[in-house]
Amino acid sequence: MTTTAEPAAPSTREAARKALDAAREHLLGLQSPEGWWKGELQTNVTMDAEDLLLREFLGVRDEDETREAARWIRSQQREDGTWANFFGGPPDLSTTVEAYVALRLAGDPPDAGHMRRAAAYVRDAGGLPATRVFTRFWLALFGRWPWDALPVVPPEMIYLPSWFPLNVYDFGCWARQTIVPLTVVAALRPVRPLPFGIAELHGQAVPRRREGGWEEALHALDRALRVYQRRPLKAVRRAALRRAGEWIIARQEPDGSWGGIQPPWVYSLIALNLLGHDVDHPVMQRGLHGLERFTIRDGSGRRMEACQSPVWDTVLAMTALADAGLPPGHPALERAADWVLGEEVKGPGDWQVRRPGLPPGGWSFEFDNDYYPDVDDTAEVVLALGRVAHPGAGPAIERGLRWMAGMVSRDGGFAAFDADNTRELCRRLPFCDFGEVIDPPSADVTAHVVEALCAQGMGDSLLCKRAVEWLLKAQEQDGSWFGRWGANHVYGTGGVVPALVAAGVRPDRPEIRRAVAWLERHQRDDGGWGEDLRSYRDPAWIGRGASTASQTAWALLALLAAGERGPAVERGVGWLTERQRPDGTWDEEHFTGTGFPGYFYINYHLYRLVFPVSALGRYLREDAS
Ligand code: R19
Repeated sequence: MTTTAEPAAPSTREAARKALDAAREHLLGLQSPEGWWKGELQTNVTMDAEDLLLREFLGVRDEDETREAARWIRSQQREDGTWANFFGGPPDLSTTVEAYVALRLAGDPPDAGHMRRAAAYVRDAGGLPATRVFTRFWLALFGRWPWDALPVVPPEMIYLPSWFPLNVYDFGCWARQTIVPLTVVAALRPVRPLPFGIAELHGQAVPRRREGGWEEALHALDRALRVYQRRPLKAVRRAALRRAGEWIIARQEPDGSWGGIQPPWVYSLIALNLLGHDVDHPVMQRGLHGLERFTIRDGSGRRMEACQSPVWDTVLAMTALADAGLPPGHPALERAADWVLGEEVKGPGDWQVRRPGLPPGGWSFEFDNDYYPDVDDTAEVVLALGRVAHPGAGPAIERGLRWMAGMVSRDGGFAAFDADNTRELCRRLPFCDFGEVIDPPSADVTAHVVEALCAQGMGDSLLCKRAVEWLLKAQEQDGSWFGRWGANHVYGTGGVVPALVAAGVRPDRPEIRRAVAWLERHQRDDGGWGEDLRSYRDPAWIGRGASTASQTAWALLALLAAGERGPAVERGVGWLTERQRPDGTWDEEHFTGTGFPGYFYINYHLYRLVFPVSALGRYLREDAS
């Protein structure tokens, strides 16, 4: 019998040091020459399907591009013939219908095995009547769903004043920018028939749920609008369509997008086309060319990003590198700061409807989204700029703080894009069956603001104290916080605990103890943390799921901020060091970003790297002291 001498197990600390060095180098290698970082923003195949449908509608669909897009869409189909909205997620009916129609458009025959499996699922799940409103809008554009069987969204709503319920500024900016072009499309009811039928998707209609009360009232409103829709006042309708067209054109970004996100972009192109701008019009040309920059082509085919995250990724990377010990004057940080400073939004935007006196001073998430800076990005920009030595940083931080302070909501919390965007009635419209349509304050955004205020010495301000109160009140029974823009309670808790501690809430206070206990209770046997996206619909999944690098890092950031140094931290750090790839980053197939809880999710490809770099950096830093 031979025994091999075990090499002495390296301490967690040594392993963490090695892992951090490799991860830091990997991250530094991903910086662009201009100074920014940008990871892929992966979502689902509705982006690719709708891109083909848009091109078909406008008559600019290219066969080579179609073939490549179809290849990607097919690569995402599962054994059972369905498509999901996130890795490992349940089948999604609307996504499967859109993917199926796109593949038919690409020439896949309905009797091919993969198409038959998809159609069988669609029929079983209720067929076209059970799909979301957006899917049925697309089908109506191609004569495969009756316009009469869609909720009415009249263009006259552009005339409602900003104090009137259900005016466009009551909706979150993403919904607002989507709804305005859709009012144009729904008023003009174009039909450009597909060269094939989709009778194979017709299933049993399932009656839609009605909950009485407001739902009944809103359906009555829908019926009344339906009557008006048949004979709208011609002059009013014409003026409303013109006004909607102007509203849309005024909001096109320099890169040709609308809001830097896919839904308003595609519907705005369709609406403007219907209003008489053919594809050669400069606005249309800019819009179509802009989509190029959101297109990724690689060995798996052609796919579209729903949105791009360069500002967000860059400031998270800067903070991570500073946590990893890069000095404030490091050239990578300096270059990044240069770029970030150039991204400040200096002009007007829709946020001024609720905060008219407030001068600009925020940042948005994307390369170009100048009308919609957001508080979350601005807070992270302030945090990142606070970590670098750059002569321009001071005044920009000041403007950022002033803008954020002005964006506080009535209740003392902070939302992403608007202040007091809390009209819950919007959620109940028959039209709004896909995800969040308002932008109320959330724990994650509020936490980032608190952290930024504290980093700039404003921890004693009334603004900060109210935000801390807001956070303490928002703590769940179980000790965690909900994650609005990241999955899910691990993200919320990972954001709030460091913020509260920065604001002077002592780690021995019961709120922090309960949060720590929640995190420790939800650490997995393998030492990591994971929370499945199904937790947004099924509370049984809260805090549970396969461990991922980003979620493990979020939990560690909270535990470290709370002063924890015990086995939970050691095992969490161990999870990260053991699963690191040889090239210094981590694999992360699971999506850990949230677009709309319950509906729309994001795999931010840099999350797997920036958050572990921060967590390992802080672990080593605090351990050393
Ligand atoms: C934190 C930073 N955040 C504050 C910003 C996160 C931005 C994420 C990217 C969003 O991309 C979108 C936005 C909207 C949609 C929609 C949509 C759904 C319903 C309606 Br009504 C309108 C639009 C669909 O896909 C989207 C993608 C991390």
